[in-house]
Amino acid sequence: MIYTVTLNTAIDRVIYIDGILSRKKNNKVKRTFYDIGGKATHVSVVLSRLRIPNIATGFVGEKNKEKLMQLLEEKGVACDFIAQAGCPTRETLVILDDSGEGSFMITEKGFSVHGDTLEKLKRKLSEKVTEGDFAVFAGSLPPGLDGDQYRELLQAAAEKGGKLILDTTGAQLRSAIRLKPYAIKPNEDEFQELVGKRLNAPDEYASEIKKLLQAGIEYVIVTLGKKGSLVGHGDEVYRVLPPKVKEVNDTGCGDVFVGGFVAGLHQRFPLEKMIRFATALSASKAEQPESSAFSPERAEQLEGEVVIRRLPA
Ligand code: TA6
Repeated sequence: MIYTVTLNTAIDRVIYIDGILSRKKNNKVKRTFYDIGGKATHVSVVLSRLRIPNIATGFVGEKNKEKLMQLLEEKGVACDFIAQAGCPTRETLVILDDSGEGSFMITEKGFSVHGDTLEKLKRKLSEKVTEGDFAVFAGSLPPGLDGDQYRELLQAAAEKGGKLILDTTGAQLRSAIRLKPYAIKPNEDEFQELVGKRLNAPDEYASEIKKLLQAGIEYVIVTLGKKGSLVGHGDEVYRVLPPKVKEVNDTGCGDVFVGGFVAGLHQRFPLEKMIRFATALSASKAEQPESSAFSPERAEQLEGEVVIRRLPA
């Protein structure tokens, strides 16, 4: 089974502004709607759309739980969240205007997770995740949850052989590396912070990626936004160039990439096929107005335009 774990779930309010968003001006909304947020939730949306069994878990606020559950269930996601009473799930504002220059994302911190809520999730992961399962942890930590508690949750998911796939950042990523996660997917800033160096050329990234592969991580993926990604596995590192698409909403592209990658692992795709599939799926997401929508059919068309180059050893 695949478990996606969102520790700081969010409900995205997507707002399309008529014209260019400007200060000191009454900016008119031309379209607005709600979508799921929080990152690992997106991974479950991808897997469910591709008919790959998965369970979405993590923390939600009891106050507006139904709103998020309805959004997830409408997208075919099986949910098994821990709700904390008296708290609202945070909202994210995703604002887009007619500039075509990408989204403004404004995120709330989220509610502070109580000790007993944390224990409930730890117990659930320890009971449910078994040998060969994937546990995908993606997104920020809620207030009050530190790197040690994060690592305890990872250990609960890994103790019976669950494979950890992590899309996280900062101190919690650094502390998680010691657990030899199966895969990590930092973006370029998060990766440079992790290795404590400014990196420029692909070969500089490649040598740092190889150190992590030699330290026991199976897949190291550094996403570079519109520039594509660097993917390390075994003793190889690949430079991946994405297809050119007309971007409508960039929000969630990294999450859909992770969803495509996990779908590829589940279906045992060869590495190049897996990279091509995840990259094309992510590109198809950029063409969609929502935060979590993508098109498998469009991705199929785009797969051929993905360029994959093995970097010299
Ligand atoms: O990656 C997109 C997204 O998941 C949005 O849907 C929004 O909810 C945000 O990221 C949450 O990110 P954060 O890092 O605050 O957990």
